[in-house]
Amino acid sequence: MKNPRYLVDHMHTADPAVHVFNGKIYIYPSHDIESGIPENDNGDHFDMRDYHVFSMDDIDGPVTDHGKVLDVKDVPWAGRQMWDTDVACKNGKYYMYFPVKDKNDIFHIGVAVSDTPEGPFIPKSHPMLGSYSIDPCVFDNGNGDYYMYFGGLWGGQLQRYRDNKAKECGAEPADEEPALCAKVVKLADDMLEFAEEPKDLVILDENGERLKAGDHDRRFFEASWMHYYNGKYYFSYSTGDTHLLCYATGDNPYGPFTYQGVILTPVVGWTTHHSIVEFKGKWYLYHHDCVPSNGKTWLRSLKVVELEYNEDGSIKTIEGIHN
Ligand code: FUB
Repeated sequence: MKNPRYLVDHMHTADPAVHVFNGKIYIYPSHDIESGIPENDNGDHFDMRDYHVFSMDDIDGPVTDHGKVLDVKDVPWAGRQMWDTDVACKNGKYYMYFPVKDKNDIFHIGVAVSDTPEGPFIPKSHPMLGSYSIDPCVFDNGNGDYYMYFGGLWGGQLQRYRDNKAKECGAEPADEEPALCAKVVKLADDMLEFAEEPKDLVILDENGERLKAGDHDRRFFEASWMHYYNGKYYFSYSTGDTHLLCYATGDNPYGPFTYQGVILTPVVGWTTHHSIVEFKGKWYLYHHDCVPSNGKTWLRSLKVVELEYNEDGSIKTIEGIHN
C-alpha cells in the first residue's frame, strides 16, 4: 500500500487509536458530528457524543462498522464532549479509556469494559481517580505493565495543572520556560485506576535541554501515541497550533525522550492526530484530515498510509497534503 486511503465514508471519524487484537485491525476513533457550535480555541465545536468501533481483516480490505459501543448518556458523571479514546486488552478483557467533561466542564478520563474488542463497553460509575485533561493512549509493554500517556493544551485543559493539581489560574508557561509535558502513568493491575502519580514525559532537544514552551514546532500539544520499534520507545504527538505530528525516542516507557523529527506535515484541517501500528510486517500511520468535508475542521475523516523507517531507525516524513 503506497497511497493514503480514506477508510470511512458514512460518518465523520477522527483521532484513530489502532490495535491488532486476535489477528485483526481494530480502530477506535472519535465520532465527529455537526453540532452547530461555532469554532473557537476551546474546541467547543468538537461536541462528540458517542464512539463506534471499526475493524479491518486486511489493510486493503473492507472496513466493518460494529456500531455504537458507548454513549455519553450512559456515563453517569459525564457532561459533554467525548474526545479521543483508546482501548487496551488484558487477560481477555478490553478496557476503553475516554476523556469527557464532567458536569462542571472539567475533563477527566473514564474507563468502560467489554469482553470483546467490538464492544459494547460498559462504563464505570466514576472517572479514574486523579485523572484530568484529554487524549489517553495506553501502551502494553508486553511484560504485564500498561502505561497511560495523556494530556492536551488549550481546550484539553492541561495548562490548568501543575504537579497533577489544578491551579486557580492555570496558563501556559512563558516562551523561555520549559514546555508543559504529556503525562505518563502506570496503570493498576485491574486496569481501572492509576498505580502511581502521573509523571512528566520530558522531551529533550539535541543538546539534552528540555524543549521550551515557545518552541511551537517541536513542543508537545496533544495526541500522545507510544510504539516500540527495534529496541526503542517512540513517543509521537501533535504540536497543535503548528499542525505537525512529531516524534521523540527513549530507552524506557517513562523517558526522557529525545526529539527526532516530523512524521506528518500539516493536513487540511486544524487538528492532526494519529496512531502507528505494525500489521503483517509493515508499519502504518492512521490519522485524519478534513478534505472530504471541504475543510470543516470539526468534521474529520480517517485515513491510513504506510510508514517507513530509515536504516538508523528514523521515520521517513510523510506529506500531509497530496494529490
Ligand atoms: O477530537 C477532539 C480533539 O481534537 C482531540 O482530543 C485532539 O487530539 C484533537 O484531535
